[in-house]
Amino acid sequence: MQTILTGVRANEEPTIGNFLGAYLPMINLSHEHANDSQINMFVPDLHSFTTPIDHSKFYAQIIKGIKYYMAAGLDVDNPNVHIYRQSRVPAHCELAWILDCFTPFGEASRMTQFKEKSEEHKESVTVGLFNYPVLMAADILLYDAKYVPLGEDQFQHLELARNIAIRMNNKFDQELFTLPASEAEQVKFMHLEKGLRIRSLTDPTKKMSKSSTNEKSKISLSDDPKVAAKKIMSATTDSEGVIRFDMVNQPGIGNLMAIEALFTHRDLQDVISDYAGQTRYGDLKTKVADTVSHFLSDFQEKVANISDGDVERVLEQGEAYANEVADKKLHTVQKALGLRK
Ligand code: AQP
Repeated sequence: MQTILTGVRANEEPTIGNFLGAYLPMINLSHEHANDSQINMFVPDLHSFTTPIDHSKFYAQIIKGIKYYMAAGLDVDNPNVHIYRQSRVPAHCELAWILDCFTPFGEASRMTQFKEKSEEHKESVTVGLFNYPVLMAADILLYDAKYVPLGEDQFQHLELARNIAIRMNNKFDQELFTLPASEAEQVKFMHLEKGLRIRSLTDPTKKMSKSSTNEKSKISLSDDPKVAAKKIMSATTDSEGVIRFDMVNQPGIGNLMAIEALFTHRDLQDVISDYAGQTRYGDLKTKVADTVSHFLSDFQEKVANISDGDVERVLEQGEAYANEVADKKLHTVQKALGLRK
């Protein structure tokens, strides 16, 4: 059975960017493939402190992250659906160290996210921040995951995981790891034309990020729906005076159209057609504000109905499964390396 796998860091409240770029494709794929694939949606909790976090809130954030996966529509009663915490599966760290030793420093140094994040967190650039794409490769390769639903910003890291898999398979002359699908295949598998990138509401040339300190730039999944609506109404647009989908000259407008299409499960072209020739940006903003605030009310109600006991039950199954699969793979790798007979 093939494996489809994804995760969202539990460092801050996830945003609608995380939801549309990673949760939604994963949930859709789980509905489509839970009978012919293993569906692994894990919490990459060890990735969470590659940038500074508030550790006093961290545990609660991890549990909330799992409730979010469940509220988003993952069918946890299906035996092929697994939710687990990375930190409870020690093989992730053990394999990451091994992969580190087969990853050229120059290749790891090319990761653009490291360059951007080390600029942002100048005072605290850690080895962990540099190294996290290798841990991410271990997260993927341990489970032989072929498909990894991700937003556009993470495809470079996926490519690194592919390179590591190719290098190690060649070196040890066996298929140690399943090669994750290429970006083009991943996007096709998600029924998309390209990877998704929801933009910041205050600077639509940039990605919406959950760690942004500008609250107005992002909509978090726990935002009060009325506050979220206000953020949409004050989103940065442009002075062109006509509603067009033009991500170069009107990225703010294009971003709002994309958000509307994704939340309402409509074709982007249909949303573009709805506004053809229209000039009142307020009409588009009002529609998107309404869509997003309805989504948040409904989603937050679902989250409130999931108990900590529900989470514990799901984790018990998921972590038993993950440890079994991951340990088996780690043993195979250890054997190939000569660490074990
Ligand atoms: N704006 C976005 N649009 C589409 N997809 C996005 N993702 C993140 N932002 C957007 C996707 O969400 C998944 C989880 O991301 P992550 O938390 O593991 O790391 P990230 O890519 O660094 O996400 P953020 O929100 O920008 O987090 P911070 O600010 O904490 O670094 C990934 O699939 C990502 O592509």
